[in-house]
Amino acid sequence: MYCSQSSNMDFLSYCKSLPKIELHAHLTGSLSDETVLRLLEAKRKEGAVNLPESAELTIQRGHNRTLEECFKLFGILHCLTDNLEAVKKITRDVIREFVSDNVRYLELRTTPKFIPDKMTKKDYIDTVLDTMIEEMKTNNIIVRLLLSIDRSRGVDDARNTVQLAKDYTTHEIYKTLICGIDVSGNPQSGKLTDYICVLEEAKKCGFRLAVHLAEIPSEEETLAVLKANIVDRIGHGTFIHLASGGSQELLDLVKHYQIPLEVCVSSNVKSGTVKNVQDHHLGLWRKEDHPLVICTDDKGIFSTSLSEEYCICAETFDLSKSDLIKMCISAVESTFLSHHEKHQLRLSIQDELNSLKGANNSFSGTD
Ligand code: 6MZ
Repeated sequence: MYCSQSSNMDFLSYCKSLPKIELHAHLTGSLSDETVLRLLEAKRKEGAVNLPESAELTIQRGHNRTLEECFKLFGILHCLTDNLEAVKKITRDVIREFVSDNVRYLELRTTPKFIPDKMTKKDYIDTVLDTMIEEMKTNNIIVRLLLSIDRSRGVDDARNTVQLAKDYTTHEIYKTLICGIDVSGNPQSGKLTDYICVLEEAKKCGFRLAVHLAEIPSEEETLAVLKANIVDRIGHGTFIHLASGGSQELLDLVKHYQIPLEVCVSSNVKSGTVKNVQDHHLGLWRKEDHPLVICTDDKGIFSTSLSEEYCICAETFDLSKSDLIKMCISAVESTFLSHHEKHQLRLSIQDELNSLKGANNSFSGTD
């Protein structure tokens, strides 16, 4: 799937020039081919055999893989990133790639990993946070972290993740960097309802929650989680709207609580949960005038970038330049920043948009 307006490269460069906000990016899923190649090389040097070629690890443009196949890929990528040196490298590469796509605010999410004799979950998180700090010093980007609960790992593991997040709240330097908890993982494994008590605990501790909901048809668990009124942002939300396989009750709840949706078009189409771009639920939710944030999900696995996602959405849903500008600005409201930080970010994004407008008269934001 291409942004066919990339034949109109001007439009893609327009999308690239926008100061953007990325709120749904899984660290390991965001690895570019270049990074994966370097990781493979490092493993070969260690003497590892039977390593898959990079091409097998990413979904080539136009190719699709089922969700099940994507989760097998994550397993392979996790083997390539099973040490702190690799964790540092991938965090650095992913942040820099978002920087070169003009992402000004990035909420990365990742599942803390424990590898015997190599790293504890705390080592893993410390390394990601240290690298974020380093990259923020030299690049024009703000990065925050969500710790991911993987729904296939069980409730004890989830409880442990929330405890880890809590431990960081008293840390002098790291405390502002972890801004929430993500719930993700293979939607076909585990029952989300089992996690509600842990998520309520996380909320009590002040964490904001971004939850993958209804990525596949799952009305019962989606309803239970929404009724618990704990979700601050919905990942995907594909099967929520009545007209995309959800129900009136789900739709009403999401509208009632005004829960923003993180929309990941290429991910949904390539993994086959949405038939084609035109059928993507983004169109339905726009008609509801509901808060939406365009995101990448796994830019490596799905061979995309945030600019390309903007381009695809604009082309498919007839979004004007001023619609895209509005989306860049309104995304600030959906971040997990404090009121004051949101204000600062909004000002800096608006400033940048104004100077872009000044630099290029055709950048009117009205056509
Ligand atoms: C659900 C997903 C996902 O945590 O190792 N992940 N969970 N749906 C998706 N749609 C395609 N894409 C990624 O990044 C990889 C992990 O993110 C979650 C999965 O748990 C995957 O193992 P980290 O950095």
